[in-house]
Amino acid sequence: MKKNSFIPLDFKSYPPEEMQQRARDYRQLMSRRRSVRAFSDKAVPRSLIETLLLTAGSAPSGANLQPWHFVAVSDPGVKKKIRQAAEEEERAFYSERAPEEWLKDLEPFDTNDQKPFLETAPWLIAVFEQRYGLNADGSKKKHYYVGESVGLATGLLISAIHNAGLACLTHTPSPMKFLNDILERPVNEKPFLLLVVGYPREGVTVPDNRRKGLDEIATFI
Ligand code: IYR
Repeated sequence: MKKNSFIPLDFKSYPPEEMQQRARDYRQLMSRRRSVRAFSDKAVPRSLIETLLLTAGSAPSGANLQPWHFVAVSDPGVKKKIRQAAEEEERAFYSERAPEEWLKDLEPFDTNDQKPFLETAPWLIAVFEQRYGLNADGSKKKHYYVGESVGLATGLLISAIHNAGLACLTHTPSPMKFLNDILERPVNEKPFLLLVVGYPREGVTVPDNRRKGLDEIATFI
C-alpha cells in the first residue's frame, strides 16, 4: 500500500466554559432521541438522506477501509418486499424461535410480528458490513474490526438523523439474509441492521424507559 501523505489537522478549540456548555447542549439534544415504531408517511428529501449518509461515512474504521455500504430505499415496491420478508422472519421469531426470556424482556416495548412502518416510513436504510473487500481481480481484501467500524458508522448515522429532526428505528429482523437478495448485494456484504427513517407519526408514544445513571455506566479511577 502506498504511504499516505499527511495534512494539517482541522481542529477547532473552544474556551473551557464553552466546552462545558457544548457538552451539555449535545447531551440535551441526544437525550431526546428515542426509537419510534410508528412513522408518518411525510416525504423526506433524498438530499437530506445523502448528507446523513456522508456523516455516517466519516466514522473511524479499521485501517480506514470503511467496510460499510448503505442502501437507501424509498421505492414503495422494494419497501413492500422488505416488509413481507421481514414479517415472515418475525412470525417465526415470535411464534417459535424466541426463547421465553427474550419474549419477556420485549414485553415492555409491545412489539409483535407486524411491521407496517417498513412501508409507511419514507426511507429504509439497510446497513451492510463488508466482511471482506473485493479487489479488482476478484480476490479477497482483508478488512479489520468490521463490526466495530460499522457500529460506529451506524451510531454516527443515528445521531445525524436525530440532529436533523428525524426519527429512526434500529430494526433487526433475524436472520436478515433476505436483504442481500432483495437489494442485490454481493456475498462479501452481511446485513448489519435496517434503519427505518422518517417523521414520527403524530401523537406517537414511546415506552417510559429509564436510562442508567453515570455511576451505573462509568467508573473513574
Ligand atoms: N426483531 C424483533 C424482536 C426485537 C428484538 C429486540 I433485542 C428488540 O430490542 C426489539 C425487537 C422485532 O423487531 O420485533
